[in-house]
Amino acid sequence: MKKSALITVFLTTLLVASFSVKGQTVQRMDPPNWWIDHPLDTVEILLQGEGLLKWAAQVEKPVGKVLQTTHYGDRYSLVKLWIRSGFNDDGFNITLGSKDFFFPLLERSGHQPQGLSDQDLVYLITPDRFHNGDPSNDDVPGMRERGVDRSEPYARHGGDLQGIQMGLDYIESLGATALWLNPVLENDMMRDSYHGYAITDHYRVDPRYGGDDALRELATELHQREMKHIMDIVYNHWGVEHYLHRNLPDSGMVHFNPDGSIPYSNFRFSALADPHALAQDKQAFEHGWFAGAMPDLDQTHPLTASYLRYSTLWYIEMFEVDALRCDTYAFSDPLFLRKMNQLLKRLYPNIFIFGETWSYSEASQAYFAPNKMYEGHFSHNDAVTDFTLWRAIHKMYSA
Ligand SMILES: [Ca+2]
Ligand SMILES: [Ca+2]
Repeated sequence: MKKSALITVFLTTLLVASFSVKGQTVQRMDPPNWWIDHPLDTVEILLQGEGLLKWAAQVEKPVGKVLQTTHYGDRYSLVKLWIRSGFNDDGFNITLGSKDFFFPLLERSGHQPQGLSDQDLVYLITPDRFHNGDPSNDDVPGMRERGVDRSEPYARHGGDLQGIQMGLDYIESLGATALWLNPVLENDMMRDSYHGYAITDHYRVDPRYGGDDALRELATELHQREMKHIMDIVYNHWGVEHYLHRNLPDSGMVHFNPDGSIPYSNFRFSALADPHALAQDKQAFEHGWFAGAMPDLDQTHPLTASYLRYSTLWYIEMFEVDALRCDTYAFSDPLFLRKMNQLLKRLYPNIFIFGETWSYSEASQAYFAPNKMYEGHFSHNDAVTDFTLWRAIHKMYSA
């Protein structure tokens, strides 16, 4: 799709965002768009607004059919929709009561995920720390953390996607065939989020990296060079300043103790692989938060699972992803991972999925290896990170 057309679609989305008639408003639709002839013919759209709760959503017959409308809290409605094969307009109206809200459909780019193989050399970049290609985005008004300070290790240092694009000749000259960026989605946190793993909006590339357009341009440039784009996906947690966390549709979306306090992880990988481990230890590992800044998500909650599923699919289409690196893989719900991996493989047969298993125990790492009977189910992943080998190499060269 041409850039001008994309801009039109996003302007349309902004118009929807400000739409307000007789008390019914929609401030957000997530995902903000879907695609014509997407391989998944159902989409679940989370509406955030006012005056929606007493209505069941509807669409006109040529579009398809609303399968379910579920309301959460006082501001959210999840609309599950089947889109009829061959429907190729640039969008359609979702009707609630007497009001219509326009939902855009884009043309697909035609890119098919290419996956990874043992012939690839992956180059990993922390985008804030590689190269500051555009100083004008170093300080973005409205963000909680302002400006850059390269003398502070945990502050922002100003690196961005334009800087990475400027370095592609260098990266390619090293023999790299794939680029893995730490997460570039918005991390609008007070501090210490330069790493990108405290996402606060799953539908917005952080403006300090250049925003959505910069990531699309980088993905296009990578593919022109026949290099691959690896997404760093975080299913396990989000940032405490995430717009949904700040006004949770349902408290069950996040793991809390019964008294509402924060459960912290025990970080005991062995609790999963050991058949004699206490169930409490396993739950403490999987359900515990890493830190107060990163709430642990309950991926068995239907709205949490829906949000993670559709934001991932949106990102893959929007930014032409070839492979996924799944952060904190071992800390996630195994059934959620299995279903997610299975869906991705069905939609994109060549996509490659590898999980971060940061354990120095071969037994713990092997537990998550591809298609072992993890928790009684095939895992449908392709690889895990090998931290035991990494540590052995590190020891050898640092002795
Ligand atoms: Ca910058
Ligand atoms: Ca977890």
